Order: sequence, then C-alpha cells, then structure tokens
Amino acid sequence: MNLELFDVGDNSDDSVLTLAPGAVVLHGFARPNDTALFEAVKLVSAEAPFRHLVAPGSNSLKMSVAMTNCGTRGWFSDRHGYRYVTVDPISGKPWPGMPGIFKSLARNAAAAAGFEDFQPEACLINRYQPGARLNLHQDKDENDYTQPIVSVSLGLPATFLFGGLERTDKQTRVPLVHGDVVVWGGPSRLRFHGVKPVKDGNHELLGAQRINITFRRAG
Ligand code: MD6
Ligand code: FE
Repeated sequence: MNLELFDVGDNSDDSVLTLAPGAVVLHGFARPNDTALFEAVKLVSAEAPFRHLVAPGSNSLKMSVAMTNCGTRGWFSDRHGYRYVTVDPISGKPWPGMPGIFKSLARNAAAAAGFEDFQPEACLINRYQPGARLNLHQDKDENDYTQPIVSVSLGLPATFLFGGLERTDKQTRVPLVHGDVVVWGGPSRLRFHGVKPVKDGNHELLGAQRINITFRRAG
C-alpha cells in the first residue's frame, strides 16, 4: 500500500499532517506544556516505576521499551498474554490517577483532530532509552474502536513506522519530535505501526530518552 502524506485544510498550516483518514500528526501540540507533562510523568513513575514487560507472545523475552501506566486501567503484558488491569501487578495498588494536565491535553488534541468529547481512562507511558524500539503491531486490546488513541512524544526524536491493515503492507516513515501528538482513530484505528530504534542523543529537557504517552478508552 502506498500512503501519501498531505496537509489538511489551509495550505498555510503545516502544523497538521494527515497520515491517512482518521490519523493525524499535530506538530508541536504538546510543546507549550512540555515541562508540566514531564513533571507529571516523573510523579507517576515515582509511584509506579517503569519496568520492562515480557513481550506479548513470548515466554520470557523482555521488551526494550520500559512501561508504566496511570488512570483507572493500565496495559500489562506477561507470559499469560496482554490485557488491561486496574491494579499494578508489581505494587498490588491501583495505578496512579491520571494527572489533570494529561486529561486536558488528551481531550484538546482529540478535539483538534475532529474527535469531540474524548474521555480517556487508560494512559500508557513508554520510555525509550537509546536503542529501544517497538515492533510492528496493531492496537487491538480495547473493546471500543470508535474512540481514537492520542499519542504524545517527548524527548529524543524517533521514526514512527505507519503501515496498513495487513502486516505486510508498505510502511511510511514518520519523523516524530518533542511535543508532537499523533491522533489515531476511525478507519485507521487498526493499522500496523511501530517505532524504529531510538538513536542516542541528549534532549535539553528529558536527557537521553524518549517518552511516549498514549491515551485510550479501553472500553
Ligand atoms: C510510540 N506508539 O510512539 C508507540 N499506537 O512510542 C504506539 O504504539 C501508538 O503512537 C497507537 C496509536 C499511536 C501510537
Ligand atoms: Fe501502538
């Protein structure tokens, strides 16, 4: 499949890039709140530390991306499979509450992409240290595909691989930098995607890491 990248709406606006129907990149959307967002990530991960989960479908292989969650449901994977859980299996306590700054950013970004009244309950936080990558996958652990996913990138840049509805479909490389937000729903909800290994570097606010925050309604 060949995907064309094109601007939506007014030609003078290069801050919104449409990847496919229902999938847009809002360039720099989170940047004005970057310090507050990173502070909130630090608060959440002080309570529910980043950990390397066992990859879905594997008995013992750990993922290179470290993960934690906040909100009423968190994404979790172990040798029994992957699922949403209300309690952090490591601490035995509920996941930390979703910070207000996260909720408002997710709602505003969804609305800017045409998805009104997004109410996320699950927030997965991914930490990529240099070399970490995310294999091609579909996000299909949620029960409600009518709700979009809002995905915020902070820190080191990354190349997002954006494919089609079949694993073998050709992928487009999408550069994502600090402050970019991807909103993803509608007919694109089940497209395959992944993240290429993050290159070494030093970001002025986050240092040698990329943080990705994804918001969902698990259904
Ligand atoms: C990441 N993101 O950017 C991983 N999934 O680190 C995802 O896997 C993703 O960005 C669904 C929708 C948007 C995403
Ligand atoms: Fe994903």
